[in-house]
Amino acid sequence: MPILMLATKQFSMNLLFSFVVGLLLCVCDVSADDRVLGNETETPLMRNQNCSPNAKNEFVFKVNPYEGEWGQYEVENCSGVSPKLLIKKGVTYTLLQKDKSNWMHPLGLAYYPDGAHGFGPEPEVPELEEPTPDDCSTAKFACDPGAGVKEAPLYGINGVYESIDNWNEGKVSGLDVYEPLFQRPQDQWVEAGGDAGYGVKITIPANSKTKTFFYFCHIHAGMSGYIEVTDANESHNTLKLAGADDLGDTYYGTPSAAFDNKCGTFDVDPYHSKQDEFCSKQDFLCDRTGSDFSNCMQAINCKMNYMMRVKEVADNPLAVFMQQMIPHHENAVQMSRIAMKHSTKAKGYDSEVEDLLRSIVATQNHQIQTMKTWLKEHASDGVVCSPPKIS
Ligand SMILES: *[C@@H]1O[C@H](CO)[C@@H](O)[C@H](O)[C@H]1NC(C)=O
Ligand SMILES: *[C@@H]1O[C@H](CO)[C@@H](O)[C@H](O)[C@H]1NC(C)=O
Ligand SMILES: *[C@@H]1O[C@H](CO)[C@@H](O)[C@H](O)[C@H]1NC(C)=O
Ligand SMILES: [Cu+2]
Repeated sequence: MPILMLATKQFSMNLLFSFVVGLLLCVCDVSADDRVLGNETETPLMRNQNCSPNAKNEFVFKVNPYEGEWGQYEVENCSGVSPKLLIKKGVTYTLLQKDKSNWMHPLGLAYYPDGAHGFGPEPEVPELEEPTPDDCSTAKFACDPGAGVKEAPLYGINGVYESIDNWNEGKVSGLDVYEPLFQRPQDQWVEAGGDAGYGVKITIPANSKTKTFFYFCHIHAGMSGYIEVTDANESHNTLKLAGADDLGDTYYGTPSAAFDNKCGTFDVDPYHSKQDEFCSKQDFLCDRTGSDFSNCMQAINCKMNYMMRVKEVADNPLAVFMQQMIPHHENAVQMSRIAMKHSTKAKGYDSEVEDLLRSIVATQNHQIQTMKTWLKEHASDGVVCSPPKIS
């Protein structure tokens, strides 16, 4: 009471604001839960839906941790995940990354999906940079926007953006400042982002030949989506790498089944529907209740148990480490996704727990990709043995 009496108008406005925001968040939370838990037949979220900016030419980004193997970007007020951003030449757009779900997912812009992670047979594809990368003029990529055309992402932290004439000088912002901040602990990332948070500005000049390019995550491959210049020059560039004009299931991975939608997991359905084949007579929770949570946990543990039984690689113990650690980490990610979806009402679920789960998902996914890359270079994927015989 005394506090309220002392409160300035501003302070009570803030209180009112947090109260309203709290209410809204609460409503969103419940509907998100319903979407997931309510109905096993629900279809997965649509990808690649047209997405226009808001009145301030902003695209407000979030990351949905339940979609695909690595999570996918969403844009506020646009439907589905990995939406296609529609933009026009000569206008400056801002891709905002203030929401906490963006932590560990710094956006980049490239002429083909995934930028430095590589796409298709290419270990690396050209990004939008200033000056334009030389390989953009090769026939293989053919992405040169034209002589003298400057188009590159301008990174900003707490409202301070770099400029195109002093691009990525490593001080004001620029990728070399932006990306490392996204790998700092979450509280430090939030603090450094300040009130305005993080953002990426892009302007496609009027004389550019760019029609299609991509946003991607600098840390995780597989999170790209399209950006389309709707008023592109009639003699615009066309993409040369196969598959770039059709980011579909081969890019985003196994479409999620109803069971995975309900659990919040990726590619676990067979270990539920064909459990006998993979984990006959094995219970990974004692006295299973048969609840959604229980079935989800049973399925992911069945998957890990099955996938970790690999043949020993006699001449390379490190290969075995990688082969086993991948499904082991995948299980940590799946457990966290289930917890984020099914335990928000549990006693003790608070923002610290949420940070912990977000951290497990983002960092271990990054490690999984590192281990997969190692295997590609030095060994091969694990050979899974037949499931254990338990009579
Ligand atoms: C699940 O969705 C289907 C198709 O939309 C609908 O027919 C069914 O009634 C829903 N079931 C429940 C339990 O909501
Ligand atoms: C999304 O739409 C709501 C309702 O129209 C609006 O209040 C909100 O500002 C929009 N968000 C963005 C980022 O444009
Ligand atoms: C298209 O690009 C060509 C070459 O850069 C330029 O001469 C022409 O004016 C452009 N047309 C439009 C409509 O922008
Ligand atoms: Cu990411």
